[in-house]
Amino acid sequence: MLGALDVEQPAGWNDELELVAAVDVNPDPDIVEVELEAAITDIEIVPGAPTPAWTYNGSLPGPLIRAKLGDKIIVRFKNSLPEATSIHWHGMRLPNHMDGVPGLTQKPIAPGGEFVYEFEARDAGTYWYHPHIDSAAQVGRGLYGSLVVEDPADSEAFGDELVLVLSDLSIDESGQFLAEDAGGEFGDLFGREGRVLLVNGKVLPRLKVRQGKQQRWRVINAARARYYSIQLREHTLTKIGGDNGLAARSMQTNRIVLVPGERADIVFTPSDAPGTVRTMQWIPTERGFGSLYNRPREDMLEIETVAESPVTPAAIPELLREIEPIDLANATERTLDLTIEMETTRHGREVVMGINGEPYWLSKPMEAQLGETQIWNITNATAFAHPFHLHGYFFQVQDDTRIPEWKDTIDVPSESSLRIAVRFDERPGVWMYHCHILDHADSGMMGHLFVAGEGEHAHMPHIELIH
Ligand SMILES: [Cu+2]
Repeated sequence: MLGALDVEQPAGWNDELELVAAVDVNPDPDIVEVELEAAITDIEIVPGAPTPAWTYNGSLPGPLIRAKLGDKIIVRFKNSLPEATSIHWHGMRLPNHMDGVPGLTQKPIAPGGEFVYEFEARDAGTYWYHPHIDSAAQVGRGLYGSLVVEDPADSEAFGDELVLVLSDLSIDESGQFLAEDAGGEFGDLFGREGRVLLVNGKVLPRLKVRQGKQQRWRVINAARARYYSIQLREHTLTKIGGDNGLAARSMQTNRIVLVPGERADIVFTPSDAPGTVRTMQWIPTERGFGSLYNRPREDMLEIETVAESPVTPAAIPELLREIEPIDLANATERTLDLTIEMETTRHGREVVMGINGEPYWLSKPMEAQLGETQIWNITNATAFAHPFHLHGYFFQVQDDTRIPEWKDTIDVPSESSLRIAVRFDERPGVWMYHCHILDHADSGMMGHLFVAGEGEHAHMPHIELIH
């Protein structure tokens, strides 16, 4: 029998799933320079009823930006939307003033305005970009794209790469967006999941595979609120990494849950008989109060195993990367309680979410000194799960049952707590942390952290937080 590395993927294997590639306009092989324009573009999701999507360069998702380890990335951005926006580069370790948070790291980019983002691809991995202003609405309408930083040293055994951007859209039968506050306080509490599921911007696209011929899936959850569970009955997936490149070891599994903002690097080894078509479904995932109740599965991706003779899968290495545990000898401890309160205001009953009881707009910054290591004890006593995301730094989850890996987004299930360790060893500035259910973030579950540089006191000047 032929081996997986002896044959190509089936003809047209990714035709329905290939992302638009960002065009590199710079001839220097070590610089990736792209132009991005945010604008409203009609995209046909419901046949015959175009949706006025918010897009980068007219595509949904936005273009895939691809760089290799060590490249410089330059993005010339223009805002042609009717509202101010910005771009946050989710997971990238970049200078603070490139982090794309209006009010903290840059001014909002007004309609017609431009901004040049420039940073280095320091870490191989799967990343993504999206606005950081009015995020639930702007991401919900389609503003997101992927960014892959390749490591030329990666094993060939991982297979041919396929980037999968999972998202959904809150549109009605005629392709029009539902109101941003649809569902009122319940929409805020549960987070608004869109009615239409998309994989790389398509409804139920078809992927072609050959039995035994591996594919490396870089999966990104770009949804505003939805959790995804990647599972295929009778198939084994090999998780090789996640947010920030490879994990310490590969792991065979049959279920990988991705919370909003999170990524997974998976080797998929097709094991269906030639000629089989199976449907990968969206399967409801427990994320707190009633989230599993009466929820049907939904079709997401078709996988056709072509009628070609099977090949022997390549062996995936078990040891992938050395990940040294963060030294906790002089670490300081911080406590973050994720909180939800119902408040009666002059607008009526409102859901106010926060951290340590304070919504973002009333919050004081957490503080750190350059070079400091901190342990954050994150507690979630609420009835809902919250995907926690920290900007600008990778952290290590303190849990011996997990395979070591660098993370920037992690689920904190309802009625649970976890500890993360992070080293603020460089790049002082003001960094965000927040729940990545964007309806929760907009309801106040965000905070900011001031990392004071050398000779600076860890005491931040007052800034007016954008609500
Ligand atoms: Cu949340």
